[in-house]
Amino acid sequence: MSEIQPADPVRLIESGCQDRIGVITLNCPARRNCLSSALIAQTIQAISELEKQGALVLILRAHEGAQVFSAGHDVRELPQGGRDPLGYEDPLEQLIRAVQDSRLPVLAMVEGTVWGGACDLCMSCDMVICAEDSTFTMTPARLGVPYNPSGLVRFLKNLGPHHAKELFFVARPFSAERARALRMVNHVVPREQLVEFTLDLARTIAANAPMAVQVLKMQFRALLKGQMLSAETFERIQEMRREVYESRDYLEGLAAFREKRPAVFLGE
Ligand code: YXS
Repeated sequence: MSEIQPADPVRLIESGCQDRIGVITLNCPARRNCLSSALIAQTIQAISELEKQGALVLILRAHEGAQVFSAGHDVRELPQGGRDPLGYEDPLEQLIRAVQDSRLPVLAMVEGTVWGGACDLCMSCDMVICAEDSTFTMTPARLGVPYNPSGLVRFLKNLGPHHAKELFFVARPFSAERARALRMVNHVVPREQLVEFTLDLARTIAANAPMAVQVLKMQFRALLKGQMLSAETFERIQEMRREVYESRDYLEGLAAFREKRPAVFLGE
C-alpha cells in the first residue's frame, strides 16, 4: 500500500478559514503545483483541520495569478513498472476520496492550466469555477498510463461517453468554454472576477442550512456510487490495465517526460 508520506516540513499549500469559508491554496509554483504525495498529505490534513475549525464550505485554488493550476500527478512518483500507477491507495486517489467524502461542499476555483490527475481532482470537487483562459488536458494516452476505472467513471458521469473519450484519446487541452459546454465546469468568468464570484457562491452556500447541505452532499455521493461492476468485469479491467503498466510504452512515456522529449510509442 503506497503510504502517503508524512506532511513535508516544506509548506506546499496554504490554508485558512474566514466567515466559515475554508480556502486551501496549492502553492508550489516551482513544480507547477504537481500533486506530489507531500502536497497531497498537506491538503488532506488541511481539509480535516478546516472541518474541525467549523468551516461550512471549502475552496480549493492555486496561488494568485497561477499560470498552471496544477500539472497533475507528480510524474517522478509514478512507479517504474510492475505496480499499478493509479491504484486505490495512490495518494491522488486518497485525495480525491478525501474531497468526495468531506461533508463540506468543495468548490474548485481554477485559474491557469489543469493537467492529468488535476483534472480528475477538479471533477471530484462539488463545483468548478474557472477563469476564461483556463484549459483542461487529460494526459494518460500521452504518457502511456492506464487510467483507473473510478477515474473514468467520474469523467463518464460528468461528460458522457463521447466527450470523455475525446478528452482521453486526443489528450489535447480543452478550453474553458469547451469545458463548460461539456459540463466539466459550472461557471467560466474573467480572471479578475474569479475570486469574488467564487466567494459569493461560497457565502451563499454557507448561509444555507448546514445539515441540509451536508446531507445533500452525502446523498449525491452515495447515489453517484450506484453503478455496480460485476467482479468478472472488474477483474478483466484490472488485467487489461496491468498489461499497460507493465508495457514498454509505459516506461517510455515516463522516460520521455524525464528527458523532456516526445515519447515514441510502439504499442508494446
Ligand atoms: O525540470 P525541473 O526540475 O525544473 O522541473 C520542471 C518540471 O519537471 C516540473 N513538473 C513536474 N514534475 C513532476 N510531475 C509533473 N506533472 C510536473 N509538471 C511539471 O516542474 C518544473 C517546471 O516545469 P516546466 O519547466 O515544464 O514548466 P512550464 O511552465 O514550461 O510548463 C508547464 C507545464 C504544466 C505545461 C509542463 O510542466 C508540463 O507539461 N507538465 C506535465 C503535465 C502533465 O503531463 N501532467 C500529467 C502528469 S501524469 C498524471 O497526472 C496522471 C498519471 S495521468 O497522466 O494518467 O492523468
